[in-house]
Amino acid sequence: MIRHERLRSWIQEIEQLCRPDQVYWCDGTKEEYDRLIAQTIANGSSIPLKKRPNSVLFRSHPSDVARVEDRTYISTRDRDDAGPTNNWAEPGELKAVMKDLYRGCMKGRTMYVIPFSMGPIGSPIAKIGIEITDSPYVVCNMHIMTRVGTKVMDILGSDGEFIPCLHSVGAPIEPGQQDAAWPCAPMEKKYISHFPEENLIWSYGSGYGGNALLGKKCLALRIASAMARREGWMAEHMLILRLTNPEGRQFHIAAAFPSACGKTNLAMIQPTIKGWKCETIGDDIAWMKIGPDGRLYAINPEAGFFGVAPGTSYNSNPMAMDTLRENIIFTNCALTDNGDIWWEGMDGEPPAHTVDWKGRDWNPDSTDPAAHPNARFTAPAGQCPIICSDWEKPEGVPIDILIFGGRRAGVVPLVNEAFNWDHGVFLGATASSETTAANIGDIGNLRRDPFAMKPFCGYNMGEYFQHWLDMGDRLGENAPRIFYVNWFRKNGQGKFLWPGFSENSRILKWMCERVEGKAGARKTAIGLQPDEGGLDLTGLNIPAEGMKALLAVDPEAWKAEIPSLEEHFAQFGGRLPERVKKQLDELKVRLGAYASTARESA
Ligand code: O2Y
Ligand code: MN
Repeated sequence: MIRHERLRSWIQEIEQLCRPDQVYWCDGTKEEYDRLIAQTIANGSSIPLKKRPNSVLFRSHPSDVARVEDRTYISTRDRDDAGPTNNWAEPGELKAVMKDLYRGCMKGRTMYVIPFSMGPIGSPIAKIGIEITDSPYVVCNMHIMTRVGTKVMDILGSDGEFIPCLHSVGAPIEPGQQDAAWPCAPMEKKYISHFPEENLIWSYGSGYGGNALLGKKCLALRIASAMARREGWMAEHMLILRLTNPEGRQFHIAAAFPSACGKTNLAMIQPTIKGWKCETIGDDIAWMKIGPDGRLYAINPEAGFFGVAPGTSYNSNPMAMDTLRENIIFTNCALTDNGDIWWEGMDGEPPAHTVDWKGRDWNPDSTDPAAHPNARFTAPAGQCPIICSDWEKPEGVPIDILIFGGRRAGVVPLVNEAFNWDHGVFLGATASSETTAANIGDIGNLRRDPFAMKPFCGYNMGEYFQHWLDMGDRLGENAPRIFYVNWFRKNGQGKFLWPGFSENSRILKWMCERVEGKAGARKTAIGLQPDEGGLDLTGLNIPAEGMKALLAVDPEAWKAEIPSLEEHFAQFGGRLPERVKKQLDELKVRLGAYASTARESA
């Protein structure tokens, strides 16, 4: 018997609308997970992996392989409240269209009710969601990615707050009809809709990742960012890690990068510098609140990693590879002849034969990749060999350093530090990346992705910038230091100048030394940079010209960025904070001054 009246009546309403054959309440137990996985194996929608205990491979429908930004909506009464970076639809109209789709959409299926907590159950920063779904794949993934179960119902009690998350694959089964291995609706019927004014999520037609595991991008970022603004905290697209120096001092770092910038690799970095240690707290999302001591505390609201498989290897991310030994859901990877998974970029030679993500024979001469470029692993975070002992601490960890970054072949140096919080907000607001095969859009295009939140901000981004400024005002002297990095700068021959991966620890070390007041910095037009010799390059063979090129700030190249920055800011109109505009004006002045100083000293 459900004690929570509002929850009970919502479940009834959805049952009447979607008409499932039965309703099942998830208890979050291992027995439940095992039973559902066994069902998916029995009905042919997943394949058990001989080489990895308790692990399976799912293959999605070829049209349902990633988040669909074009079909993702922020639905507010006033269009301007969604802002220029979001698709908008009027709530009444969107709900009418979606209600028509939901009507009878679960016929022939079980409707699962998943009570879940984002954040450690009972943490003062955590939030409760209830996802209704007709996909056992979603239930199993939610088991790994969130904290599911009866304990959540206990916390909810008879009148606790919850975020209703409605999901259907949008594929009713008619009597006598055989179910698809991966049911979903055609693209034009997919909707990933958010109603931030009423903390509500409606998703229809896709069974994949961020479209369907509604705790992740939909709740923990889009809805949570709007809640965070109202309630005075932050929901960010950031990894969280702890770095410990040889003297035992701990530094907590939160870092935001768009996709294809090695975020999961950084979250699990193995430092190459002697005596430094990294522990992982989260690889994708940070919820941050000001604590009683005035510092900014972060929790990872998730319980698992939904990582990109291709490119993950013992070379790029040994800790991820060790996380993946057992209890994993793989999606759209290739299947080897000995019952293991494989993807492009894994260590060693490609296998002579695999079955590709579409179920076709594959060999190294095949033209298509064996694994889909957005193939994923779903892994319990607790299995990561370097998971931090405090990763589930209800109050979170105090953040010392915030990092923004992007992938740029030119212009943007390896690292620079913001002059102050407002300048840091400017660095976040103007973050840019060149698109790769893993993103939407043409390869090599420049995409401004403010705070790596462009696809995930649940309200007008101009106001999001203002929220960052407000948080800085409240944090004052306790505010974390802000840095910007670009691991991907190339030389004239198109070769990466910086080795990246584990060697990025050298840059993190400089940041920690800046926090400690041990490392100096020189002022450039765009921020503060390591002094000559400021970066620990011991044992690294990078020629002096290479380091010079990595850190170079070319005023002419930066001046050439100004029109794109102005165009980027113009889209926010009156909602762009004056203090952010001022930062651009000051950059222009500094670029002029920088150029004349350079001429004088030449
Ligand atoms: O394609 C998807 O649905 C997954 S998107 C995703 C998953 C894990 C972490 N980050 C992301 C992202 O798009 O930022
Ligand atoms: Mn992400």
